[in-house]
Amino acid sequence: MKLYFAPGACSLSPHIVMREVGANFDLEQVNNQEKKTKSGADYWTINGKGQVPVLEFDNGERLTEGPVIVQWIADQYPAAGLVPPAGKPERYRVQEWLNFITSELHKNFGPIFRPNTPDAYKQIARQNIEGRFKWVDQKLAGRQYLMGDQFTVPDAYLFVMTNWAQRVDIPLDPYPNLKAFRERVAERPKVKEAMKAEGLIQ
Ligand SMILES: N[C@@H](CCC(=O)N[C@@H](CS)C(=O)NCC(=O)O)C(=O)O
Repeated sequence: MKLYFAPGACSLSPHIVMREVGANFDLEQVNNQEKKTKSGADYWTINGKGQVPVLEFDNGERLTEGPVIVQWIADQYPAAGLVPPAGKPERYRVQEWLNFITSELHKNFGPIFRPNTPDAYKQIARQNIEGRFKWVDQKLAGRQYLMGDQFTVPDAYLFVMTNWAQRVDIPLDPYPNLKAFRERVAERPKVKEAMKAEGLIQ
């Protein structure tokens, strides 16, 4: 398997999950501005959506969409406990979180990162994120992770969102549970490994 990623992008979420389950995989870095892979391929030919992450299987098939990729990986390694089995009520709680993070958090960061977004809209996106963070913070009260004591796939995704918050100067101090969550996840050995491999920490 090969994971196409860009350093610090949303592809860090499946990257963390790959390491947490102990999967064997290769990494291929993508230059998202030039749409080129590190080995020189035209990234549009890898993913017509022009986005990371992409998970490429040994038979050449490719899976896109981070929230789906993480579930696929975790389902291959059920003993790692990163997703509850399909059919269990908890599985749909995990999906509820993934869907929330992708639509309510992830997609509000894009306009803030983009240099050509009008400032007034950046402000609205920032307020959206702050409101969502407040809600997540309440949900994390008394919990180590989104699903309780067990680290599951949406935790990796939420961790990436908290990294982005730092990049765009959204402080986590008003959200003490979320801030503690970020610190807890950052200490996980596999998370550190993934961050190092992407050049995000030393
Ligand atoms: N719906 C996709 C969105 C992926 C996405 O937004 N990827 C960003 C990086 S975090 C990207 O590659 N952006 C480059 C672009 O859109 O040109 C998913 O959830 O996987």
